[in-house]
Amino acid sequence: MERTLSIIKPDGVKKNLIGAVVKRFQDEGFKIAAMRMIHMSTREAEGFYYVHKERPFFGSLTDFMTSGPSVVMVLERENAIAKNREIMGATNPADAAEGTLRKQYADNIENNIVHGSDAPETAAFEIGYFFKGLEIF
Ligand code: IDP
Ligand code: MG
Repeated sequence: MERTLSIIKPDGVKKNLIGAVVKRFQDEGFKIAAMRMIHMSTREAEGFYYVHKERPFFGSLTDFMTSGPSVVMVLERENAIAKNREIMGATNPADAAEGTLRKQYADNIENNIVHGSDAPETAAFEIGYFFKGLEIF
């Protein structure tokens, strides 16, 4: 069993996709181990995406992530990190495979509906960033 952090980003919440995204993960065998709706502050978004702080899109990305509420979740299943990335699809929906969440629902490379951890170390950091142990079931 492995855990990963998933976020339904502000665009996904605005488009009323919470149910569709959660259903897709459950249908794919994920257990929802933790879940909360939050409206990230600039400081929280900058800390979450600190690995991208030198990138030209950092300011725009943190503006987007603070533009409205999002849903943060801990997803659990075998091979959760890779499986979540597979279901999400490529960062840019234009490059995302058929049947992926980003291909189905995302507008562009920035407004791409969902986040998923990309490695065990980032999953550990990202889960701990939003959830304490007692909030994960
Ligand atoms: P990922 O979400 O597929 O792991 P990352 O490269 O880690 O993609 O980028 C984090 C987030 O930053 C993306 O999901 C997207 O919202 C945004 N982003 C990535 N590349 C660009 C870009 O070139 N322009 C604008 N936003 C970007
Ligand atoms: Mg990433």
